[in-house]
Amino acid sequence: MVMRSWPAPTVVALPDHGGPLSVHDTVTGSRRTITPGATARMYVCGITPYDAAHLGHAFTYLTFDLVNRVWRDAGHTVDYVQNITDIDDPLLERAAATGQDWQELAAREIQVFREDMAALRILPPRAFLGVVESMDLIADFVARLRAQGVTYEVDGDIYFSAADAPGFGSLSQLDRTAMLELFAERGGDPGRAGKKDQLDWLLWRAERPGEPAWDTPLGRGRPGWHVECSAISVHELGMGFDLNGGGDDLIFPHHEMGAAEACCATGSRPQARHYLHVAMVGLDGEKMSKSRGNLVFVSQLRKAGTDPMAIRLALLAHHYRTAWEWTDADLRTAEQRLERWRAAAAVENAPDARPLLARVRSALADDLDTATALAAVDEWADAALSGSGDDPDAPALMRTTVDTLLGVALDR
Ligand code: 5CA
Ligand code: ZN
Repeated sequence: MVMRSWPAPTVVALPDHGGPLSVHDTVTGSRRTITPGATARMYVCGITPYDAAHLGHAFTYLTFDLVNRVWRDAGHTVDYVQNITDIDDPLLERAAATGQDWQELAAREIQVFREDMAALRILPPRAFLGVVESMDLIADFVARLRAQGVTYEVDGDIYFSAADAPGFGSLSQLDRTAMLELFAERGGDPGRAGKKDQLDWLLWRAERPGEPAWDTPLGRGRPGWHVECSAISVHELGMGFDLNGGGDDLIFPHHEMGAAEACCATGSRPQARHYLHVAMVGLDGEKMSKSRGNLVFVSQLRKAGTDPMAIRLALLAHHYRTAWEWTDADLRTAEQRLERWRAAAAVENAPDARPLLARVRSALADDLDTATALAAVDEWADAALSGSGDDPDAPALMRTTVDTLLGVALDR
């Protein structure tokens, strides 16, 4: 199956250009301005499609959508790549537990995800690649690592030797105890007998009876988790691309191990010039996650008739670096805001919207400060609704500003 991306929303160009984006970089722990070339290259970790997209996923993809929009507004072309973990243990476990075919389960949830992303007006990636369709390039990448001498086998499975990765740990900056804990929690196998080091991780899993497997030069089997993202990103974007990201649950082990793989396979570094991670969205004091089951799904809200633009606005009210909890009040506030913005956009004469455009641009360029951007639009809307202003072009510019930069369409 070849993955199609989802339909792109229209992005109307604004007058002039916005400035460069500065964000909090995970590796340095500090604010840095990203300086892409004419084409900005971004990789974001995609879903494991055993369940529909929840609001935590939506928050992560919205964050990178803002990056995409800010870069385009600054005059860059954006080359965006996203994977889909369409074969992995959690998918097989869910399929087995619910008596479904794993491929049908994945195909169905990927389709729901596409529809959710399109409804939220998230700009689609140029390449939206599943692991299954990328099997050859992933196997080839593992073979490159093997040729570098950084792998070894345990009962036919291929492992990466952490000790052979120069600078391992520099991305997450964690000590060994913390690494081992997270590795065990997030899909790793520190206790497997026969490994040289507990932190060594699986690159290739030889076929097991009853499990799907693919014929490759490595033998029949399937890839471990991290290598899908390093292989796909190297193949599609090369090394030293501008931004690699996902939720902050991926800093370790996923992005640390993926970066080690990419650097060892290519003999070059860095994998990415910047790493950006989004704080977790929770519900009832716990990270919203498929395994915990405390989820609010985008598709559920849509089915219940919630305006996707209100969902988008509810997410935009939060900053990507601060963990937060979803409540129904978030949605009610967003619905009211949306109504107010729509009413304000429909007045005939309003205050000049050029200062509003400048404020939204500078707020977003400043570490994606969405709260400040929303407050600027609120202020303009209050003024417009109070009857001040005599600029007949202002409502249209306000609508384009909100649409192009924040992704919120105000037409009904
Ligand atoms: N397929 C892997 C990445 S290769 C994966 O982590 N899939 S996922 O479906 O679990 O998550 C998809 C994306 O949403 C990842 O970037 C993940 O970091 C992010 N994410 C997961 N849960 C949350 C949450 N509660 N809040 C914010 N982002 C989240
Ligand atoms: Zn990934």
